Amino acid sequence: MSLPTEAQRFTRSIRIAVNYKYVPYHLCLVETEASRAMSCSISSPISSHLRWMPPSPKATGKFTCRVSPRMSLNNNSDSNFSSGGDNLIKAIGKVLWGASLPPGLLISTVRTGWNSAWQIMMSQLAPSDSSGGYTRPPSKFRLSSQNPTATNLHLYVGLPCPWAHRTLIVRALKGLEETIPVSIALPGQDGAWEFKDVQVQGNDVLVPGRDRVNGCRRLKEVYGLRRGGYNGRATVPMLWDVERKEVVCNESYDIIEFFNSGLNSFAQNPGLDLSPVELKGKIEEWNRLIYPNVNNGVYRCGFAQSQEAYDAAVNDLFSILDKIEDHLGSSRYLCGDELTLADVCLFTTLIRFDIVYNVMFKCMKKKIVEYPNLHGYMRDIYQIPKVAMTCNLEATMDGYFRMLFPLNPGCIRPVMPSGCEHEALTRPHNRGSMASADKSLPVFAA
Ligand SMILES: N[C@@H](CCC(=O)N[C@@H](CS)C(=O)NCC(=O)O)C(=O)O
Repeated sequence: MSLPTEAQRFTRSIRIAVNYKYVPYHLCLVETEASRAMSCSISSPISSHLRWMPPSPKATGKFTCRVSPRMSLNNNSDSNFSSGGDNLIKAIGKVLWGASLPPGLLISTVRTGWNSAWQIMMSQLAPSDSSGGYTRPPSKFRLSSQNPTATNLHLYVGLPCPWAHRTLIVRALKGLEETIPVSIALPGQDGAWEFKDVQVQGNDVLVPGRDRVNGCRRLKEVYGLRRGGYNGRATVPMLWDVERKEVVCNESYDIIEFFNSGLNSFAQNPGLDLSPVELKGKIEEWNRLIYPNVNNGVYRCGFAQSQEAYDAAVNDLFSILDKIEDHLGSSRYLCGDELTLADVCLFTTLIRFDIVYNVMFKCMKKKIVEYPNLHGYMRDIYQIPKVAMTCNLEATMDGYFRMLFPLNPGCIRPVMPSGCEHEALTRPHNRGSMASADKSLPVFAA
């Protein structure tokens, strides 16, 4: 049915703007005297959503449909429209998504709209190369050779973030908690980091809270306090110079190297060196392998925008995990008997793997619990004093599943998989007596 012609007299008309699943629709409901039926014209910026509607001959981005006379606007009828706004909305819902809509059309309609929206979101949130492979933007603020003054520093982190988690672990192991106070953000509805006091059970794990130094509500505001302002991505971790009101660094590896060796006169554990000179070469070799294929590799799987890009990423990821599994069969840590920065970097990805990446980033070929050496190694590091406190598994799952909207639009948070909870992670790992037989790095083809 087409829209009423001018010759027809309208008895009533209603215009209404509705949002359905974040898409604005404009509906115009018109009742004509002649037919005592109602016509409904609907327009939307994403007109492909409306392909299911029978188009009028004159349709130019507008579509019309006939609705039952029971939905008349006439107050005397038993109309769905006659008793207030709620019923009107319900009736419009029926018009838009009613039982009469064939499921195939519903799916193809929503698919077209969702795919377009997804492509737009992903191109902004997860930049990709021409083949659809995720390309992580470089960090903007790097540590220069001149180290900042320790007494003026503040660390901003978010608990779900694996990069920020590295800084929390090294800060804890070096005993820098008093020297470097921390503010812990959590992802807001729009995915940006914000500060809030949250209700907490137990005090054996770090929890999000307020901005303890600048009193800001959002991390973006903190970045904006620097001289000259800031319009880029407000990422964690971020090291802040309190006195100069300046971002010192927002690159995790720079920060952990600085925490490891740049603050020894303030550290409670200055003797711990996670990057000794004699192991630097090995650490770099492991990082070169682990960063692109595992740390960033899981993101390359999750943010891939083409099948080819995903296939390549998932293949790289699991072939390197297999090789690390082999290596850890004869070596307690990556570089031998001592924990290094390379282990810290691998650990923060492993601890998120089964609870998040396995499902959400489609890293489903295997779970870490299925790798005996990797799983024992992960438990070994988890059980190092103060490390477990930095691992808020609940906040991590919440952060990814509730807030990473483009990958989980329904925002439903799955249950914690068994074997991943604190109790399972504290089971014996039996790696303490392991002597590293071969300390050289195996040669990998990847
Ligand atoms: N290369 C950076 C990556 C930091 C990063 O991507 N952090 C994410 C959280 S996991 C973030 O804050 N994203 C917020 C945004 O992009 O707006 C590092 O290692 O520090």
